[in-house]
Amino acid sequence: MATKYSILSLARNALNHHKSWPQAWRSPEPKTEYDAVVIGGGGHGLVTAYFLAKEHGYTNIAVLEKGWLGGGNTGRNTTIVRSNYLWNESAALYEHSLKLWEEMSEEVNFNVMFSQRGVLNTAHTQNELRMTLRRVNSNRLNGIDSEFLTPEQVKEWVPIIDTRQNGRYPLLGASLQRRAGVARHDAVAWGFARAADARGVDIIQQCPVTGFDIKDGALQGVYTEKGYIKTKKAGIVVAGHAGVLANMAGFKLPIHSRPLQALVSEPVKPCIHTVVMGGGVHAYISQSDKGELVIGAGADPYNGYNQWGSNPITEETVAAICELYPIFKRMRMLRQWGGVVDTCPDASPIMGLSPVKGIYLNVGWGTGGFKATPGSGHTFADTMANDRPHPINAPFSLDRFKTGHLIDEHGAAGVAH
Ligand code: FAD
Ligand code: PYC
Repeated sequence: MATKYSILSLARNALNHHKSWPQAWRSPEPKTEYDAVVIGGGGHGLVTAYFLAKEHGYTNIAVLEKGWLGGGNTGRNTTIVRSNYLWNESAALYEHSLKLWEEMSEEVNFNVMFSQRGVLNTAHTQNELRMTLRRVNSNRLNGIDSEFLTPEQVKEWVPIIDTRQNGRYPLLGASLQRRAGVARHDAVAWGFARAADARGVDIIQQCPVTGFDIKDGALQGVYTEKGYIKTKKAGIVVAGHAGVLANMAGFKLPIHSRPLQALVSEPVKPCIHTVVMGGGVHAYISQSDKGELVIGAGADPYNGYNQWGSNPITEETVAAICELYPIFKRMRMLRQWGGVVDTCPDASPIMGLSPVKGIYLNVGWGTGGFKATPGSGHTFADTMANDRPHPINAPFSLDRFKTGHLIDEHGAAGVAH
């Protein structure tokens, strides 16, 4: 029940436009020298800085962000969190993350609204069905909760989905991970920003990194629009701009940057309590707490840095949603946007050392890195602190593109890749 005090304080804050609210994090000017800097103030960068401070004793570090916190893919994604990937290496990484999601709100003392409402991956062709069964079995062998649902069981779980077998996309079955779900994306950025700031991390926004100072193959500092910063360690955590930063440092990455888009409908009463992803039909859907349908698609097929995407993808996605959920045919869409995703040839990320001593890579998450935010930051902080791969991120090193030890997760990344 609202007390007299809380009503008065609500009224005071409304009238003074929240001016008396304390800042959630400081906005310091950059120092001339840091022990380490993290380039990119998305979820992965902020979590990295948080764990560098919390677990590795770093007291003089900064996050350098070109724009505003969470303004990249962290604030543009559709927030699906799951760990049902095919290969052992990925299972270890994404499951480590999922466990951290389960305690994240407590860890940062900020409600990230992690809702374990289950994620279904539907199969609409014989090949998809075989791949789904294979992935369910592989998940279970890795100790990850995963089950196969028949079309009848899918209908029970999601009554509004069309399971008739004579439609355009006959439904043959689905995998279900019950511990998977969605979260509030910007709360993740804000929660970790506040928690990192409380541990002394300088978070510097509007501070693009424009170059690296490298001598004899080792990092000496970074150039930014706010001046030169001396440092021996820098983590590149810039998602779609990974290739641009690598270019500044004088090496190339096997990454394509492409637009990936999403859209939301007008808000309606609760009608879909879970997340459904259809890889083969290139469309997925969930419902936000505000009631909007959150809909996503496959990535645009061309390279680019625009944050909106092209119309044909939107049209095809909405057509697939109408086909599978006839109940939504008359819904109106409210807004649409895009993000720049950094895709690797095997649909797995690159984490670890780079060709330059002191520069570390945490990139290539493509269409699926939101779910990995805590696990990626946690293991990457360890890599930056100790100058060697963490056992969980070791298989994701850059040199796998030379050794051939690729981790092909196109099936699990599916819907968006
Ligand atoms: P970002 O949040 O993009 O942060 C990188 C930051 O680096 C940016 O803020 C950028 O401004 C900054 N930067 C760039 N260049 C510089 C520079 N020169 N100097 C300083 N800073 C710089 N993943 C899932 O797991 N589930 C999903 O449901 C999902 N849906 C998605 C839907 C869409 C439409 C999109 C676009 C992506 C989706 N993803 C999803 C992928 C996910 O959003 C990303 O993999 C993840 O958010 C990447 O986080 P990040 O912190 O690495 O990158
Ligand atoms: O990785 O789960 C995912 C995802 C869903 C939509 C985009 N990426």
